[in-house]
Amino acid sequence: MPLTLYMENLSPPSRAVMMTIEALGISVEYVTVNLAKKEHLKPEFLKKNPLHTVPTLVDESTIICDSHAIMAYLVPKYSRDDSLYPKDLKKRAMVDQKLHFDTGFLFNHVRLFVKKCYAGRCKIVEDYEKDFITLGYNFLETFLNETPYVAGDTLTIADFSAITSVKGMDILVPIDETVYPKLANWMRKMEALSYYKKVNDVGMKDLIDFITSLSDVIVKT
Ligand SMILES: N[C@@H](CCC(=O)N[C@@H](CS)C(=O)NCC(=O)O)C(=O)O
Repeated sequence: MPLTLYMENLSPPSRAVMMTIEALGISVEYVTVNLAKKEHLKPEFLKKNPLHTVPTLVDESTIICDSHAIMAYLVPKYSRDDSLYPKDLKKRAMVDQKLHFDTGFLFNHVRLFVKKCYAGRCKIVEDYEKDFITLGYNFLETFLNETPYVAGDTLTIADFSAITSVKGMDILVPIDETVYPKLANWMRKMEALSYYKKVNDVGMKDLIDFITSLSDVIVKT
């Protein structure tokens, strides 16, 4: 039975999982759940994921409802090596820490702003939102001053989560490369991955179009 990923291109956590799928070279059926059309609130989707979020992975009778948990499931199941999600407990703890940092901090601020957009209340990025996003950049600059990737010396699934969230944050508070040189350098490295564009180009355009159509946010291209 093929794996099915319920996703939406504009969703950063969906794209983090799609980057993992591309990195692993596995075949997964994508089913788009149109959030604007409230398809995530339909009974048949709620039966799969009562939290009504994308991404949601269905692997036969197993349903996984969080991008970080999905990536941590796919790598051990399909990867020839463990580099994207190390088996070594200490290395894995570093990855897990950054995955939780993404859930609780980085992606959370994008999610809350986008939620305001769906409710028609996202005219401007408020000062407190700018402060949180800037704090996120500061944390990342500190991490990336220590290691070339967010969770250590090599690329892991934590980088997939972080880059998709950071690109969303960058729409709201543009990253000043002179203030965040390590962050900017890491972003360029992520954007240079062979599968980056394939996964992110359409979704980033959709996310920018969605936010700019409802707010005064101006995105330099
Ligand atoms: N922690 C979850 C967050 C997923 C999430 O919030 N997805 C958004 C789209 S980016 C969503 O489905 N929102 C619809 C809703 O919350 O009703 C993950 O990493 O998968």
